[in-house]
Amino acid sequence: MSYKNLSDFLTFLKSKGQLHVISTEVDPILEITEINDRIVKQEGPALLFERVKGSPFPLLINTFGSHNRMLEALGVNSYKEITDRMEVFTEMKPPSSFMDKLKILPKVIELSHVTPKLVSSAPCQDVVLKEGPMLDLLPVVQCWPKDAGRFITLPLVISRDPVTGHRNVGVYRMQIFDNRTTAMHWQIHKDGAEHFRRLRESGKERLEVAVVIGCDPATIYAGTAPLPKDMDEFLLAGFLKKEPVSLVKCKTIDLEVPSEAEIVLEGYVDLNDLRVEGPFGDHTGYYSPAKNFPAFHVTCMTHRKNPIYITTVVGKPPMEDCYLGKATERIFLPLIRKMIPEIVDIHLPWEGVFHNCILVSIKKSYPHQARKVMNAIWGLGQMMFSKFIFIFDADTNIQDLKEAAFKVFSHVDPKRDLIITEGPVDELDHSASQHLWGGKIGIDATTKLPEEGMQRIWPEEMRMTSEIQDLVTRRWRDYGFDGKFKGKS
Ligand SMILES: Cc1cc2nc3c(=O)[nH]c(=O)nc-3n(C[C@H](O)[C@H](O)[C@H](O)COP(=O)(O)O)c2cc1C
Ligand SMILES: [Mn+2]
Repeated sequence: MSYKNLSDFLTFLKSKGQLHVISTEVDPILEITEINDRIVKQEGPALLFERVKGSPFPLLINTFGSHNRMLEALGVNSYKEITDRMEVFTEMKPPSSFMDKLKILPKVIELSHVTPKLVSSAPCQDVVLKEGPMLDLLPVVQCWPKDAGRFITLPLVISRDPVTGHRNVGVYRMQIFDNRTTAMHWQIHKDGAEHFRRLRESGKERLEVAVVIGCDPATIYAGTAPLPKDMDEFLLAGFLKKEPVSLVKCKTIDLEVPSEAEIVLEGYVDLNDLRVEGPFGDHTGYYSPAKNFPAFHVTCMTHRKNPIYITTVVGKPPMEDCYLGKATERIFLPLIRKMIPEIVDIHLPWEGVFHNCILVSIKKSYPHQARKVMNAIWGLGQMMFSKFIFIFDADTNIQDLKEAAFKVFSHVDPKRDLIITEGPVDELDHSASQHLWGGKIGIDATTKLPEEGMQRIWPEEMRMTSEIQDLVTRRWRDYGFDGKFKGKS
């Protein structure tokens, strides 16, 4: 199941009792954050605020804020449905016979059927504004008390590499400066920031940028996904939706946007126009300090007839973005396995706010393999930011933090099993003494081999036989616990 646009998804959520509509007027300054925070912490419904002070447009928040809603946003019952379809491509071997070629054909056709397609007219351009109120119309929230102002927090920022022309879509927050200007907070390691830096190589000073606020949920998710540079996030969106993203040309710039979008900002950033952005209450649970980022100049705003403004508030976990992150953890696992094949599972606990901590289980076949995996992770896309890496044997259920902690505390000799190293850290990390650079630790909680210096026999883990377990389950009533205790855990 896929959704044509945001309203389509809202209709679906409403039918499932997963949308709560609030008709009383609310203030976009802080009040929405506090309401949302109480709801998201209880895995509550998506919230549609019909009357936001100062704006004619309704505001949608907590769209993705539960395990089920995140799956529904991607039109599946489990992430396995997506990874099974991906596996077909990643497992593809070069065809050796005519029959093999025939087998590949439908898969190639499936991919060609989800590449974005261009249409000539689109609902997102029902209304075209080139002057008068533009950003001033939007119900942009101030999230936290010490934020520098109001921030657009869930925009899809679209740009092209000025040298190669490859498109990128990323979710980067935008602080409102005035009716026609915002900041563009693409962090230094992100693809949008690379496009901006490459302006110099191309000899140009301006980079055209289109910003989409609100569209079908799979496309929004794709904007948050850490795809390798030069891979089009709209192709991922099409793959997830099982149908192409339909795009339309912008009115004033040479970029395309999803034709079913709610609101579109067209404009540019300029190499010579950097401004102070922040502070902003971030997904780390702390305020990110003010720093220079490019200013984004709006040349035109277009929108549907009755657009919905989508936003989110980040902060101490669990927040809405945790569910987006979980989707990435699940969807990207098979791709990570292609590069680090011994990996069985990964888990980025929410307390680690994505980059601070990763748990990895591996099928260990040779000495010091845990260290090889740590180093591979520190070299892999946005996983390079991982500050704490824990490596476990394949049979550890790393989704269970209690089981993982038990293994770390019992299997690790701190003198032998730690690597402390250093490297680039996430731009938002506040623990490193210097900006962008800091320490990292790898902790090997796997079973140790003689070749790793282990001079004693590794003990066998105690497990009850299944015969006795079955016997006790069968006889549970005979022991007279009278329903006070469960017969099975
Ligand atoms: C709600 C939300 C807000 C985000 N805000 C930012 C941001 O302001 N700056 C940034 O660089 N990344 C931000 N991200 C993370 C990026 O969207 C993510 O790293 C993505 O992979 C970037 O796309 P890219 O790989 O094409 O650069 C945010 C993610 C979410 C879910
Ligand atoms: Mn990208």
